[in-house]
Amino acid sequence: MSAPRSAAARVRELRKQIEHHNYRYYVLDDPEISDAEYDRLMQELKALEAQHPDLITPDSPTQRVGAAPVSELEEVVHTTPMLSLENAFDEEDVIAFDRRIRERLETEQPIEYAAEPKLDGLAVSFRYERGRLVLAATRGDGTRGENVTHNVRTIKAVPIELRGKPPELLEVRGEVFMPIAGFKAMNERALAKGERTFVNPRNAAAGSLRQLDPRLAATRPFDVFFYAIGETRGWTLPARHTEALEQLREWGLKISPLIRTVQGASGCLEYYSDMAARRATLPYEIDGVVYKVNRYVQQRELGYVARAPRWAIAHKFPAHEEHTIVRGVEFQVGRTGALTPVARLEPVFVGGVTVSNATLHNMDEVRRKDVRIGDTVVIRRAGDVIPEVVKVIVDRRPKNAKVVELPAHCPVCGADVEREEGEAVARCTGGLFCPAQRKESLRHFASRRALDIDGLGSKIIDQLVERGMVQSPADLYALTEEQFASLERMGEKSAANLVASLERSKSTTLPRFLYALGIRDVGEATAAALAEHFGSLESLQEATEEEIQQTPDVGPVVAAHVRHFFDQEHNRDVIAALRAHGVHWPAMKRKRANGEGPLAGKTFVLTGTLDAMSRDEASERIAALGGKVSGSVSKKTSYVVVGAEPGSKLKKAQELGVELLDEQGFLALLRDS
Ligand code: I6G
Repeated sequence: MSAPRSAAARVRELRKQIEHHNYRYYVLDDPEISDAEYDRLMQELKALEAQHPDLITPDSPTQRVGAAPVSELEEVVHTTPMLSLENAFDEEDVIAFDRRIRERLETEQPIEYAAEPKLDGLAVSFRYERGRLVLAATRGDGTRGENVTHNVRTIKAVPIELRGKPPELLEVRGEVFMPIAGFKAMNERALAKGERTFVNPRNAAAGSLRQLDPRLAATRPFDVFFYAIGETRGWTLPARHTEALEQLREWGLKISPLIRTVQGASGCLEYYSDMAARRATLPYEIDGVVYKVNRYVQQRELGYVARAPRWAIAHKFPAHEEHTIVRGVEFQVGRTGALTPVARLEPVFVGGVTVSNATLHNMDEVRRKDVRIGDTVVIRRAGDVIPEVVKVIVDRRPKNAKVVELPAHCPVCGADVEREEGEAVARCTGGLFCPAQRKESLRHFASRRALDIDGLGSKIIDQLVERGMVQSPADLYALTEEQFASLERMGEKSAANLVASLERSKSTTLPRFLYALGIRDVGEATAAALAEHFGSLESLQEATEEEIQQTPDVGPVVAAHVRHFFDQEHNRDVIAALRAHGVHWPAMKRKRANGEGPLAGKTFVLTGTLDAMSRDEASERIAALGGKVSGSVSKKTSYVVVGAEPGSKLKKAQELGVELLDEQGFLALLRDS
């Protein structure tokens, strides 16, 4: 029997009231009623829903207790990547950040920044379609995260439905965190019940959000602040980031009450001192503050470098430091043979975790800091960064402290260790004969941003190399399900899944493939630049060092490494074997090199802000048509493209009589070319 109309109307009325009071309490931090009154509304709603179960809807405030568990956390591909932030550790870093921005924007005016505390929680993307929460996903590696909607729906500070007139699509990003008091209470409850406790609020937030059962998440004291906007449809963004955040608040999304707009580097540094002073009294942990260029037109102009925006930076508070004793120093061998000295420490608790290893980076660092075995040292842990040895407390040095020596032979394969003139890094010369280098190369090859071979974890790679089953990445593709199943900790199902992942990984892209090869100093950005410049592996393989250097942002050292890599017969053999196993990628559209195309021989200088595209895009479009972009105006400049608020280059162009193009003229030239 369906509920009478009066009950349905009262349920609607109660939900509206409860949502309103949630907004007052969670978003505005300004409740209009007491907790007891709020509880009475909730009880009445629960009672009505119990009497009339057909009135229960998934978005009712009573349903925040959590639905049924999910079987696994599904992978989510972010429609726009979730970026990371560059870090600043001192005043100079912030001043340099501000200077870089003013130089790029060609302005002497102070930049307006939006400043806010950086919380130590978990970054999450929230997708609202027609005002309803449809997806919440963790940041993951920035491209792919995990679907945690089932748990996020239990967080009362996250609206299931937005207020007012939200756009058709709104993806917002924010930090889910645990306030300190809630975290402590939760740990005390766990301790009393003999359950496991968490070491710090960040781990507690991450662990609780990434579990399968939302009924557990519903008991966890989560909170959230929204701080960035992702994909949107049906919303014309205001001019400033802080205005956009204000709009989010009107739609019911909670933003930090400590956001401020500040002017220039000095404004940022004042804000930092203010927050550092308030840090201890805040009800949640913060590990620094974030500055963002406030005007979106300037953000667009500045663009991105690799996976971080040029227009934002996280200014970190000093890291956690502790004293401990160096028990030994061992050398780890990396993918390119680099030997990294690692201090084995007397375990010590720093910033919420027990640390027993710390990097010493290289032998120059060991000598500079004069670290000896037996020394008492200060170690530092900042965020998720690998702990490092900061300095030695020389007064506490024992008489028998032992000087650290670089081994003459690789500790893994016994090959000679070499250190090139002027290089800080010493390397094992064993190449891929060295099991350590082979393992690291395979880990890199299989990693997410390379060939992304799901299920090929570190332990499996160790076994494959130690049993001599795999010499190079190509050998992976020759292994059978039975062979994988013979490994420890590998069931038949996992073996079948791994073979399927290997099969999937054969379909890749040229930038990923180049990155996967693990050429020295060729990271993702360089791999992408090489792929785009040469268009095919064959052209790159045949290119001379000079030709490789023509690639944007590739200098002589990287060009030499690339050439050297392709000159090695065994590398060419591995590539041929990979292709024979079916590893392939779609053809890339090759960019025209300078000297070809309708704008060949023309040099452009850009000044000011264009409406239609960022400066990077404009440069790409010119290069694609064979033109060249230069940073300074001379008599040889063919055109100066003048956007809004141009800099000193305009004056120089006028003095030299160089032809000027306004935005319309520039777009027309691109079109006609
Ligand atoms: O990790 C972050 C913390 C806080 C952020 C961030 C932030 O703003 C307050 N903003 C951006 C744009 C990014 N990460 C990428």
